[in-house]
Amino acid sequence: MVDDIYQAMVTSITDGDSEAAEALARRAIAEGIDPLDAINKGFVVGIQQVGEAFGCGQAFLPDLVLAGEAMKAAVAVLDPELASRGQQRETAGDVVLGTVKGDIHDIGKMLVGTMLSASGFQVHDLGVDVPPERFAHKAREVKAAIVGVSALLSTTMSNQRLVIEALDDLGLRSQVKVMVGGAPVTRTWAETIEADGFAEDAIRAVVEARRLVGSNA
Ligand code: B12
Repeated sequence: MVDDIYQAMVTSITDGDSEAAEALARRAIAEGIDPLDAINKGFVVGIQQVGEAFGCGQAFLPDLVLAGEAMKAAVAVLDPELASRGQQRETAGDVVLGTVKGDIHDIGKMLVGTMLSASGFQVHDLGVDVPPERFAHKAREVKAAIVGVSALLSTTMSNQRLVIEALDDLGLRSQVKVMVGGAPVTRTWAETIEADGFAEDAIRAVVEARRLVGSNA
C-alpha cells in the first residue's frame, strides 16, 4: 500500500531514525514510487510535524537534530534518482546559507537549510565561522536569490551587518535578499541592520524565504 509507505516515511522522520528513512527511500525507488512524491507526501510531512511539535514545546532539540539528519539521509538517496530521471525538484531559488565569522553554532542553521531544501530551495551551505566576503562571493557565483545568515552569540550578531556590507561592496545588495536568524536575533535587530527578512525558527524561515522570492509555492 503506497499510503502505508508514506506513513512509514513520516514516522521515520518523527522518530529521527536515519536508517529507516534511508531504507524507505531505497524501497520507494525499488517499488517505482515517484521520488518527488516520496519527498513531498512522506518525508517533508514528517519534518513539518517535528517542526510544529518543536514550535509548541512538544519536541526538543535532540528530536529536531535527529529528524533533520533522517531527512537529509532520505533526500540524499532520492536526489540523484530525481536527477537521473531528469525530474528536478522545482527550484524556488538559490539560497547561500552560513553562520557568521567567529561563531561555530550550526544546528539551527542546518535545520533551516534542511527545511529550505525540502521546500524546493537550492541551498549552498557555507558552514560555520564564515567571513562576510565569502557570503558575498558565493552569492555572486550562484546568483543567489537569498543570503541566509545565522548568529547565535550576542558578540557575533553584528557580523550579520558585515555580510550586508560585503554584498554592498560587490554591488549585489539590490539583487539579493538577506534573511537573518539565530537565538539572539530579533525582528528589531533585523530592521536595524536593514536585513530584508527574519525568522525565529526553521518553519518560519521557509515562509519568510517564500515571501522574499515572491513565491506562494
Ligand atoms: C549547542 C550549543 C553550543 C554548541 C554548538 C554545537 C553546534 N554544532 O552547533 C557548542 C558547545 C559548540 C557551543 C559553544 C559555545 N557556546 Co553555545 N550554545 C548551544 C545551545 C545550548 C544550543 C544552540 C542550538 O543549537 N539551539 C537549537 C537550535 C535549533 O536553535 P537555534 O540555533 O536558535 O536555531 C533556530 C533559530 O534561531 C532559527 N535560526 C537559526 N539560524 C538561522 C538563520 C536564518 C537565516 C534564519 C532565518 C533562522 C535561523 O531557526 C533555527 C531552527 O529553528 C545554546 C543555548 C540556546 N538555548 O540557544 C548555547 C549558546 C548559544 N551558547 C552560548 C555560548 C556563550 C557559547 C560559547 C561562547 C561558550 C564558551 N564559553 O565557549 C561557545 C561559542 C563558540 C563559538 N565561537 O561559536 C550562549 C550565547 C550567549 C549569547 N547570547 O551570546 C548560549 C545562548 C548559552 C547560554 N545561555 O549562555 N554552544
